[in-house]
Amino acid sequence: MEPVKLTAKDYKTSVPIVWCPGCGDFGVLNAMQQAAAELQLPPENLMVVSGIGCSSRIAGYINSFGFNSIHGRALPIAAGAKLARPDMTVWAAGGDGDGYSIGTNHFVHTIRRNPDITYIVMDNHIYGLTKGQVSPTTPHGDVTKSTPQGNPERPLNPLALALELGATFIAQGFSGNVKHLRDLIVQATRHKGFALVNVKSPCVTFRGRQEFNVIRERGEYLDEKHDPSDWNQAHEVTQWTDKVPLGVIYKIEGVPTLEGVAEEARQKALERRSFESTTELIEVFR
Ligand SMILES: Cc1ncc(C[n+]2csc(CCOP(=O)(O)OP(=O)(O)O)c2C)c(N)n1
Ligand code: SF4
Repeated sequence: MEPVKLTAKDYKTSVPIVWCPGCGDFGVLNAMQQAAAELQLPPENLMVVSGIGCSSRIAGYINSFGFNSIHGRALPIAAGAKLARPDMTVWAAGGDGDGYSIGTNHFVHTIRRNPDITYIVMDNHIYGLTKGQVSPTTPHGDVTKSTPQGNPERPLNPLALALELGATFIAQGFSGNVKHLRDLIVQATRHKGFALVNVKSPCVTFRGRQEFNVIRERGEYLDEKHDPSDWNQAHEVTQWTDKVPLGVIYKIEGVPTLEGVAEEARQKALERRSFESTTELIEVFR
């Protein structure tokens, strides 16, 4: 008998969606559900781990294993899940506040370890859930609830940071283009290693509906002239100031994954079985 083909509908849940009407995160949710269908991921083989924030509610809206965890802590939990169950597809998701502020430490070290997980960041340039404070990606000069005179700080550049840290897959999407975003998530999931998909996903309540138009006007889709395996080209793209790059910015295959390295160490330990000393045992796991 032919196996039943899964569709995006199979990844919906009955959990009521409490996002504001028009929130960009609806586009991200649709793209993730469509990507899961495209990849034919059995829901029981998919894990979605999020932090805390409006965007992090997404873990409850996808029919899969889900963990709406602690603010800034989605990545270590997702990496741990992948280590325990390398056969599962693991997606981490959350906001710019979650991932690039309180979670920066985990962002840095997860990239360094290269677990085979996909990290989808709904970058809306604001703290939405806590009602509109400045975030690490709020543009310089923008007025927010916590910066009434305008943001005095320069924004963090997550794409450049990820590239510098040695991320093996870096892409940027827009929640206003679900089909393009779905394709990015599919490619990120197929990539063997840590994949960052930063998504421009406007918060209509605290940044206004015009943010969709701003990204539409400034968005530049990368075409075949861009070679994602070329680090220097990728670096140049991450430095754009007038345009917003959309597409796969950087991609490199063949870098050992966290779970691959762990499995190798386990095999070595099994082969050895007996050890002269504790120091020798520790050496095996180094
Ligand atoms: C340890 C801790 N510190 C602070 C908070 C309060 N808090 C909850 S969500 C959030 C920021 C949310 O912003 P972001 O991650 O960008 O998500 P968004 O709501 O914009 O989707 C903060 C500061 C918390 N829940 N836990
Ligand atoms: S406050 Fe902003 S991020 Fe949160 S649900 Fe509303 S529009 Fe979306």
